Amino acid sequence: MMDPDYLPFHANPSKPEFKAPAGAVDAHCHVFGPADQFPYHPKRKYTPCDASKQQLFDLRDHLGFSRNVIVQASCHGTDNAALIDALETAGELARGIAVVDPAITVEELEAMDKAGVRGVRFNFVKRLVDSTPKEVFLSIAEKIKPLGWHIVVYFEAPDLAELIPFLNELDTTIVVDHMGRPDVANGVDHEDFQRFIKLMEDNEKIWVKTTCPERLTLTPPDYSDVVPFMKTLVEKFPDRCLWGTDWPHPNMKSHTPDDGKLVDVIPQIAVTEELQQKLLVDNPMRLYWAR
Ligand code: 0GY
Repeated sequence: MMDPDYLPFHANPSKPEFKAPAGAVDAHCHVFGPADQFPYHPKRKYTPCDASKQQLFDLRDHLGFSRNVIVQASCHGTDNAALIDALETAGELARGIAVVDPAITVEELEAMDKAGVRGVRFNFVKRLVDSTPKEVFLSIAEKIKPLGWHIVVYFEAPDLAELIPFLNELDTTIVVDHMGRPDVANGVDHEDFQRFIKLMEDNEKIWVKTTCPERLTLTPPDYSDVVPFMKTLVEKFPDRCLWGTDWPHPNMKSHTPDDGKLVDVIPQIAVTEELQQKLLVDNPMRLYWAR
């Protein structure tokens, strides 16, 4: 049963005014259940509304996108069955990011690779997961290296300073979810966001998802306070940014985002066709579809 305070995704998102370039990738989204087929994990911190692969693919088409990168969310723990099922249905139109246990075998990883998985996610957000020792993450990083996978990390801005040595120890590409979750009340010049920018300047292996204005805004459903953060990253690091809807928007409390309106933020953060092409097509294709 869905949590009583859980907000289901928008039933009827608008058609965006922005027309995405041909081949655009939604590089951060999830599938949830359906629970009768793919049960949620017993240790999950929330129980969402089911959000099926077909609903995701319908949204992709409605928004004028071509492909998805589906990210394993914490409510499914390390059971990637719903993700793999969605990837197998989508074929070349989707890639995946899994969450794995350190005991996973090479054979299991290779099977995931065949299904379209191209990386693992390390989640440091305390409300979502129990903490995992760094050595465990490092052993997973070693295991995935031969496959050429990358690592997606999810943390909040106050935790970055402590994480930097760990991130610099990883020798694969690293993708940071949701811009490292800055507190937008602080503004772009605050030391927390500047610390993140400096990390990207210092470490060229780090990429970023310019995502989640709906989570970060203080003025929902107006996302203009988040635009300067997204635009700064797109302009400073045009070849290392990704964009995604974050559908079906787990754990939203303030409002139910309209996915069409989220797409309409894109031309405000990537203000030229060249930047839009990199953000939506060239960068995700290079990272997820290059082989
Ligand atoms: C997101 C954001 C959230 C949830 C998860 O793994 C998850 O459950 O990432 C969140 O609650 O901020 O990327 O979907």
